[in-house]
Amino acid sequence: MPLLGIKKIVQRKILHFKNNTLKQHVVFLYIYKTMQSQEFKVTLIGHTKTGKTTFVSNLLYGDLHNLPPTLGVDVKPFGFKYGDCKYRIMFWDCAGDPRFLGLGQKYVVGSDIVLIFTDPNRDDNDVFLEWVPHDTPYEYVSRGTSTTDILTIIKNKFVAYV
Ligand SMILES: Nc1nc2c(ncn2[C@@H]2O[C@H](COP(=O)(O)OP(=O)(O)OP(=O)(O)O)[C@@H](O)[C@H]2O)c(=O)[nH]1
Ligand SMILES: [Mg+2]
Repeated sequence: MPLLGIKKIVQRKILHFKNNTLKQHVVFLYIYKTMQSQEFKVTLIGHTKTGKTTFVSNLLYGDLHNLPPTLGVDVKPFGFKYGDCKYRIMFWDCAGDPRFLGLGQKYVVGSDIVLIFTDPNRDDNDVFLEWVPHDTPYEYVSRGTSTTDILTIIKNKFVAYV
């Protein structure tokens, strides 16, 4: 991950400056500390009313129902600890309604994980797989899957990264 790369550079710089002033130490330690949270982009795509916004809202604000359709994309941060590491997920919650797609497929670029929400009553959920850039890990999530289960899916994918 790019962030891990930067972290290594900063670690090396701390060693490099070990004979230098206290001020330099403090500056580099501050930068290093602020980098302790690894940030990931997780993008939610799928047909309208498959529960993408409901999932993010449940996670961030508790139980919410009857949410309006997403217009374009909503980007929401979610921080959590897992093991000894701190993570920050930027959820990119994309519109599924064809009237409100906005830039649509372009929102998915640069994702660390893509979640494709599916409607069991439709047989065209796979069209959204075409949105997923090559080499981006993705996971299908059925409408009705609990927030906890979806978070577990995401965390399991992170374990593969760290
Ligand atoms: N039966 C059922 N209804 C759900 C589920 N998830 C969400 N809903 C309902 O479906 C409606 C739309 O849910 P949203 O979470 O806004 O769906 P969305 O995928 O974000 O839809 P778009 O923003 O239009 O793409 C809301 O009224 C929810 O209460 C689910 O798992 N099962
Ligand atoms: Mg939505």
